Amino acid sequence: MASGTGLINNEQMMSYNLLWDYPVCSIEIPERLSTSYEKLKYYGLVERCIPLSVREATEEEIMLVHSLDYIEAVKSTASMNIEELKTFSYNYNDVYFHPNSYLCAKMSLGATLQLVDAVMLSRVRNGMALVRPPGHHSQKSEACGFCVFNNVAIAANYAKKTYGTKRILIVDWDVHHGQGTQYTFEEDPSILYFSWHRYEHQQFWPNLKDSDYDVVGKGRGTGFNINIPWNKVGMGNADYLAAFLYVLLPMAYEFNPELILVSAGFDSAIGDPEGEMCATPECFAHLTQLLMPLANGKLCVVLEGGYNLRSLSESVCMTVRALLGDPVPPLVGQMVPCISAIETIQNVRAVHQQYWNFLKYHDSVFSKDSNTKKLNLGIEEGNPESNDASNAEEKKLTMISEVNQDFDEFMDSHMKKVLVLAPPARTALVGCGEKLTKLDQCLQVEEKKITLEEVGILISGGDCAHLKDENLLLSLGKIFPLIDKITKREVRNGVVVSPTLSSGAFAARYSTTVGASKVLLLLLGEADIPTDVKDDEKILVMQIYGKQDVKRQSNYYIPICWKEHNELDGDLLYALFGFILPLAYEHQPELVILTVGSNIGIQAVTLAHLTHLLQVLSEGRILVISQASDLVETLISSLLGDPTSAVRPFVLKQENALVLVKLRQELKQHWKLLQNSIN
Ligand code: Q9C
Ligand code: ZN
Repeated sequence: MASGTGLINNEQMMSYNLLWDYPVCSIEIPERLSTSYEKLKYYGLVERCIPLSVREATEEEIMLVHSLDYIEAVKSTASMNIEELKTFSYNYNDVYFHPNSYLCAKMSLGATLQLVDAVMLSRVRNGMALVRPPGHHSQKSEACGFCVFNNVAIAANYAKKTYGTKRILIVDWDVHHGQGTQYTFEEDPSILYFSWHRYEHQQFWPNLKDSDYDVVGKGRGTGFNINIPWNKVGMGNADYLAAFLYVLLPMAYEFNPELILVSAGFDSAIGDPEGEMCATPECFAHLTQLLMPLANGKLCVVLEGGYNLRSLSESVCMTVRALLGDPVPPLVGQMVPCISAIETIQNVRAVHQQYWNFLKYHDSVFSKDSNTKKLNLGIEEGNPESNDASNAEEKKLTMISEVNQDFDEFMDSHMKKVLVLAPPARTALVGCGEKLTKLDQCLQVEEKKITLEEVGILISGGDCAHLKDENLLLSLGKIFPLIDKITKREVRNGVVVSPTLSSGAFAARYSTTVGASKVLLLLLGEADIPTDVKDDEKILVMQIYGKQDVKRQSNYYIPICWKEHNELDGDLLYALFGFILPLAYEHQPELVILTVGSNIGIQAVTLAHLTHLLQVLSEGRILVISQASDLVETLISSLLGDPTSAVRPFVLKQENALVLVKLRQELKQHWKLLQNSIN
């Protein structure tokens, strides 16, 4: 099993810079690399990574995307004087050349390919390459937007050719549209290209119609190009997350990539002069962690843009932390996407609905003015139902101006707030037997004897009939000590086998009494839940099971009653992205409790994905209570952070999808992150 995170950094790629006065290019400076690397050192992250060496890419490799004529032209810049470099640069759009540009571009590509090799040959599980020049704007015969050779696009073709990789996902979270990558793969169904970008109805660079949401690929590649054009500045954590949960992740799971390449530009982060967006550094840890269960963990993150050195370097560190498996800081603040973001997401979903099963079950309405493509009407018209979303937009704009007044001060205090320490131990077990393969990697916690009286005080006025159950008391004797350790931050997560699923509700109640201010309880299967737990707004309960419709009593107790009960793997992950995670992100739990019944029609591997993904919510704090002991091996492996294999078969059943459509309608007034259309 591949483990470890590769890191590529090389001083040589700092050996070019802008030699004349050329304002549009003045932000692409060597310090982008040195500052990022210094910050990684400062946080002790460099020594935890596996250093990978750089090489120069060969001409043959460059030709996987570029023309020979273009390569020859770039090569010729190595011996040019400033005047010649200037003239040459002005042949292209917003790019500069230096006598070392050709060498650095070959290194930048070589570094990317080294990372792909290390991941594909399982020398590391995942990794990050700090490179410049960036790549995603460059095209077959054209440099563009600081980019010379298209590192990520070439890497994708290289993986196909060298390793026979059949499906590759490219996630381009840079704030600019990687049109070079889009053009390279527009007819290629083996590459799923996802890019979000500042667009402002084509007013923002590179001002292309090709960047809009309705450009979906051509020929056999139709449906494999996903553009998320942001039509406002100030997009933040909730907007990015909504794009992942409602668009990218369902498609990516359906696509089932064998490798993921990230065009990781951090000009989409707060404080960047190009992007003018609002996402804070820890958002990139979330994006990274959400991608990690795919492709067996094979994730190569390659630097593109990022021009606010502070924001860039903190974001790079957050990304590397997530790659290393560290707990990701919670996303704080109001998690409400703005109207403009919702409108974009709605249009992307509508235009892709015909290509992806996982987008099939929603109203396929384009936002009202999509035909005229003047999509900025939503706010000005003051849609009365979208007050929170329009407020969210205004708040962001205020935030930008405040933040820019003293950016470093803002960042200092923000990073102090969000930086979290990983508990010394990762996964704890209480009485799970002696025969487990990973026993030695886990912390053993002593169970204790709990009496009826002790539990009785926890549950005020609720019905305690099932407390007579001996099994329950035994289970709680394992669960309570584990919750103590998790809340004291001695261990990050844990597994308990409990014959009765009712223990989940008691576990949730106990956590709030020992100090967790908010808890998410996700129940897979039948279980009694005392009324006082159902009514408690600190505890968000979602229960997935098959019995007859149960009346939902509150916004904090949400039964999801499937209509069909077999092979629920696809349905569960669909529910997770479209429903469970949005609610949970908004709830901001400090602890997640997952109880898993036996014979619930869900494969162990799907549960591994579930436990991985739920950890984005609560700094990795998750307690898994399993009714069946044969799931324990898989659960432990997932909690320890091992890579997960793909969920297959992966289908979504219409009847079950419609259950969620209905719930969304009922609950989106209360849970704002559920809103993914403006109608
Ligand atoms: N306002 C990358 O982020 N346009 N390239 C600059 C100045 C060029 C960005 C205009 C932006 C290129 C990799
Ligand atoms: Zn960029």
